[in-house]
Amino acid sequence: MSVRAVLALGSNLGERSDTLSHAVADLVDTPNVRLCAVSPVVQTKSVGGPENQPDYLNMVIEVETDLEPYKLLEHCQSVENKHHRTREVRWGPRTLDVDIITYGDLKLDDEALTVPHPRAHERAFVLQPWAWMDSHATLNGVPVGELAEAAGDLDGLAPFEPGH
Ligand code: A4P
Ligand code: MG
Repeated sequence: MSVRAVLALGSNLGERSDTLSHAVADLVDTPNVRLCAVSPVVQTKSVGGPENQPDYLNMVIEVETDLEPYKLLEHCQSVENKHHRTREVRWGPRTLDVDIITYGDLKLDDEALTVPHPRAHERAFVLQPWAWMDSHATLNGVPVGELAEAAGDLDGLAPFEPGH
């Protein structure tokens, strides 16, 4: 049975834009994960974690997948690892972070996998690109565009223009 899932990608180290495009290609480089939609890329101020981190590039994608939730998580982590992600500081700078935002209508509250992602509803860096990708999307019953308007980090977000 296949399920629609929304994945969020973020990068604030290295060649951020290239990393995101390669990561999208890697995520859907298996017959079990098919690309449905891609958001614009946004440049965002870092939220949480150590101060003075470089700005992030963030985006979301929607996929259709036959992978079970934990298998999809493993798949996302293998793509992170391929892009030399290391885990030293929580919320510290990273070449690539891939989070599962939603997995169909599934609700799961486990340390290894919580869906919907427990912080997505308050993060413009996820919600705004998601709303641009899918103007009908909702999270916990609320339009994601509305959630984005209310998010504290919306001011720090701008469409990314390569070369600027
Ligand atoms: N995990 C649980 N649920 C999930 C899920 N839905 N998707 C577990 C992915 N992973 C999930 O993640 C830590 C553990 O979360 C994993 O072992 C997994 O089993 P991680 O990627 O190793 O560590 P992290 O990303 O540093 O921690 P966390 O808590 O996922 O961070 P957040 O909340 O995702 O925040 N600011 C901007 N502007 N843009 C960003 O992209 N990202 C973060 C990371 C902070 N600030 C940011 C951004
Ligand atoms: Mg993460």
